[in-house]
Amino acid sequence: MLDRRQVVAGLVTGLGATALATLAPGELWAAAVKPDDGSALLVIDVQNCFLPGGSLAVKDGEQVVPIINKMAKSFANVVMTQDWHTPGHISFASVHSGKKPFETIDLAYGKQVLWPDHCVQGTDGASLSKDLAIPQAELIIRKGFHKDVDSYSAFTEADGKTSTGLAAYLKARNVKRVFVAGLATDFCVAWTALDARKTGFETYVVEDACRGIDTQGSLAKAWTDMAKAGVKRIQSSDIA
Ligand code: VGL
Ligand code: ZN
Repeated sequence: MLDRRQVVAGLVTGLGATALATLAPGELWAAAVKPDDGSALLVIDVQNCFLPGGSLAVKDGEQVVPIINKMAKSFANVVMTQDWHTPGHISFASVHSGKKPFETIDLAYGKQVLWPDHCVQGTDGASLSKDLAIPQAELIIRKGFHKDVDSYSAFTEADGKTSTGLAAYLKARNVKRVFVAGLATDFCVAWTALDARKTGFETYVVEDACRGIDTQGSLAKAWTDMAKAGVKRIQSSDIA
């Protein structure tokens, strides 16, 4: 299999239509991107609960770990996040009588998907994967720690107004571009990427360094929303 940059090179050298047919629309001219001092990698929620054996395991979630470890070597700035819920958090189906995981309810701040209990503060499930190897990571930001508000985004809680402080941190450190990877594509990765755009960052989501939950069409919707917001969809092989 050719990777996409080889295919683009192949175009120039006349490789032909078969190789071209392997490209998704809009991907043709994805050029290599080189992280600079103004770039940060955001590693989202690579925590035991979202990995095999976890209470909210994301299918193939463990596959992102080696990809992220490798990619992280290209970044001077790395921030990691941890979903960090109180016991009895409002996003847990277990606290809403008659509700099951993956059903939705209407809360004061909007629609909330209900989840199995996960990422409870201080538990092993909330720990970052022991297989992450990113010793240079500069900040670990925790989110979702207010009992009555969820926070998929690393920037702003689900009430749409409470800040985690991440945007101010990144701006204070002169970060202009963020690259988002981790779990899950359609929730914490997507909401983080959308808020990064709202906050004015040039934003990339590294598709093969993410895996999705995909409940009720959430994965396709996330990619559509991100495309509309100007989030750039790349592969880890696009990072030089
Ligand atoms: C996440 C559902 C609930 C995520 C966190 O990390 O994407 N998803 N909490
Ligand atoms: Zn959560």
